[in-house]
Amino acid sequence: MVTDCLFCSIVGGEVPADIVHSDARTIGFRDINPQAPVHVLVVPRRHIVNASTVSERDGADVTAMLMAAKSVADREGIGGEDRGYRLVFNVGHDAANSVAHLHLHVMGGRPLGWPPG
Ligand code: DGP
Repeated sequence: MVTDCLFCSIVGGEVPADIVHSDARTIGFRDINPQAPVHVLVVPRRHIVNASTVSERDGADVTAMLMAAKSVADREGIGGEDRGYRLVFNVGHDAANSVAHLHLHVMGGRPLGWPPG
């Protein structure tokens, strides 16, 4: 746990969040500023800064994040072949990455279009 990390504080239960998924390596909670009807952030319990700092030692956590995202999507009703969803890692300034704790955006529930705005 890293002091002054918002998502570490959510993992630790010090900051409240609408948690929709929890397992040994990850939690998933609803984004405070949703950009789609379903917008969940999946984060590793262990502090990792962002996708550009991921190394081989983080492999189990990253795999767990992808599995958690699928589980969230299925439970939220957007995982079927007739639906679909977007998974996003923002990295750095130009991507408006605002929280320095790795998080996977799981977004869906409406047609999202491509490219994103
Ligand atoms: P990013 O731009 O990829 O760093 O996304 C960070 C997201 O985190 C952004 O969509 C808003 C969300 N967020 C920021 N603060 C909070 C919070 O306190 N609670 C929750 N649930 N989400 C937050």
